[in-house]
Amino acid sequence: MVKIEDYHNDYENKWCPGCGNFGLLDAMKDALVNLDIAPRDILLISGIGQAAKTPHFMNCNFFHTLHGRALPIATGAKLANHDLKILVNSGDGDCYGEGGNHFINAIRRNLDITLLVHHNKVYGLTKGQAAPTSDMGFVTPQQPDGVRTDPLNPVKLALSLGASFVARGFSNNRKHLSRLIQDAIQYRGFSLVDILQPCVTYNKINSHAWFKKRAYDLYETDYQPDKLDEALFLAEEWEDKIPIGILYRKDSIPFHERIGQLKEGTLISRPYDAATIQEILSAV
Ligand SMILES: Cc1ncc(C[n+]2csc(CCOP(=O)(O)OP(=O)(O)O)c2C)c(N)n1
Repeated sequence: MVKIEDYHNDYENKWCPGCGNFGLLDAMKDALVNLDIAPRDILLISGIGQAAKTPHFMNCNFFHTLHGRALPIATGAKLANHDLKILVNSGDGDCYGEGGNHFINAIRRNLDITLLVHHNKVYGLTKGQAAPTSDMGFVTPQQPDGVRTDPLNPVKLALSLGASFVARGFSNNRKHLSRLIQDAIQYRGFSLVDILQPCVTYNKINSHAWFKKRAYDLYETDYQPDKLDEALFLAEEWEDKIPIGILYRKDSIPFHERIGQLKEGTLISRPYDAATIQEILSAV
């Protein structure tokens, strides 16, 4: 049996006390232990940002890549070894801003990976600039008169792009978030868990108390996440109440199962034939 200590390491952590990343890290470890997934069987991938540092604090395989580029790396890793469980940790700036194009196309491909987006509505690492999710009027050192653009609604975007598993969590409801992450990991296809979290230093509006007052648990209602129109309706709820749980789930065929050659096994299990590769490369 996998234990929580198996994921522990002593890497120095400099997140601010009270940062939502702590709850998310705990929930992620809890989910992996509950599913009995050993550190050697998973790969964590992240881009750049405070959120993207999450894999540093896990004793397992990880790949810390460029800003906004976690999903392309996850794509390559999944195609090379589709037996590997892959989780991506990305900030809302990293994923929906710099990595927005990759977000769109990862949904189209329906890779069997789990994308955990740390949604704090601000750029934390670079000291508080607006993120694509920042609300109109949000004041930052760079936008002293307030943001002048509408916020991106990531769950609505994902749903409208045809995403097959779309969920929303809250970093400070760890038990609920762990359950959500478990459901996402077990889903066969692309799973998005957009996770609301406070940034205690650069977002004084969307605090722990602000989210807690509004978040309500879909697991505790009779909501069935199988109708797109109802999911789109829930995706719009924000000002007074915010649903957390699985908004939408449908059966789908993951990308690696759409590729005939991969049915014979993973690419990394094939013999490496340098001479044939050289021949192909010389011909182009
Ligand atoms: C190509 C590129 N552009 C900009 C940056 C600077 N940069 C680093 S992290 C970051 C924003 C991170 O915000 P987010 O993804 O929301 O994560 P958080 O720090 O809030 O967890 C930016 C703009 C960079 N490293 N590389």
